[in-house]
Amino acid sequence: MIRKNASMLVMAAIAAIVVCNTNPASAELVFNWVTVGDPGNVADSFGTGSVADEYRIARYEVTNNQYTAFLNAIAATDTNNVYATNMGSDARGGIIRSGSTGSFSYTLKPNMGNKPVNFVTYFNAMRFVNWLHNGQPSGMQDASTTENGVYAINDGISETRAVDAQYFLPTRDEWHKAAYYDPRNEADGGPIGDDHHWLLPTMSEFTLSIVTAAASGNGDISNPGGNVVNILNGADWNALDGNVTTVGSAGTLSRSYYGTLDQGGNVREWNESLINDNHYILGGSYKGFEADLFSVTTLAHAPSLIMPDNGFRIASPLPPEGIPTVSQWGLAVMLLLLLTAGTIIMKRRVPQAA
Ligand SMILES: [Ca+2]
Ligand SMILES: [Ca+2]
Ligand SMILES: [Ca+2]
Ligand SMILES: [Ca+2]
Repeated sequence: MIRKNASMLVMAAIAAIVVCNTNPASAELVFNWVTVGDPGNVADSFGTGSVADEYRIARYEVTNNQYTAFLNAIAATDTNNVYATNMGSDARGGIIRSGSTGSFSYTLKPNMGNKPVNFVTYFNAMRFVNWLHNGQPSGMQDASTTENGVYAINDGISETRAVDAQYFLPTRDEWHKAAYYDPRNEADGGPIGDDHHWLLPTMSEFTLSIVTAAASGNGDISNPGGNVVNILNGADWNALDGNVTTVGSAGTLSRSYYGTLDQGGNVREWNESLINDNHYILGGSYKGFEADLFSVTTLAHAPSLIMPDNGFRIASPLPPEGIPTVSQWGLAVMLLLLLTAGTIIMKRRVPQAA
């Protein structure tokens, strides 16, 4: 009886391990976050870049890999044109659509999975965020998948971030702080003049310090190092004069203070913030100029604009503290069951030894 109970507990523990390993959550997209601390930081001399609270922002631009997972989940019927045909027809797009409406499916072009998604409108950046917030569901494009959650999709201008948003598009200040802010004084390696804002999103001040990226045959930056950015059509690969490059391949010497990469260049990035009914889209692109990267430079586009060098980067609140993740719970249950089973077996063996 005791041995039977013990073996049942061992079986339960094994089942717990199996449950952990087959949890659907493991197939979900995960993001590489950096934490942007220093809440209540000083703004730059133009009043930009102060953020009251800590938050997280993705280290990299959203990639074709991530966007393809999104498309395959919610765009078998593409009611809202979440897929742009340029993604397939243009040599700098990364995603091919096949099949017919009702059964569309999406695959990556060679070497394009780890490149930033482009040809994406502000509407579709909002939909991607809604989908993440809603738990990455599969199905039609409706309020439970893409059309609500963080942003109630409307006209691309009037949407506001839900207070309980688990993901969001950064405001101009949130994007700017992640790109340019550095809490250090000049004497400690920070920006010149102790104004705590670099001119460039690579912890550097002057155009002369920018190194234009070159690319290898698979689209990785082939000259990683200090202050390398994909601009000026320098990244020539796939027979193109200037192209998107593998996110993060400039290397950590080209990071911002908080650790983001490619906030300068590669693709421009949609911001939540508006100016004259257009959204800021910042940081310059693979075909842009040095000045496009400057902290003082602004550009804004209509929310429906589709461009080969427009993409986005997501942000998130800090994770709640003290709540174990699903896998940690599974591990805890498994250990408890094994300990209990072990105790029962020990109790059974002690009288035998005596
Ligand atoms: Ca400065
Ligand atoms: Ca630097
Ligand atoms: Ca070139
Ligand atoms: Ca960028």
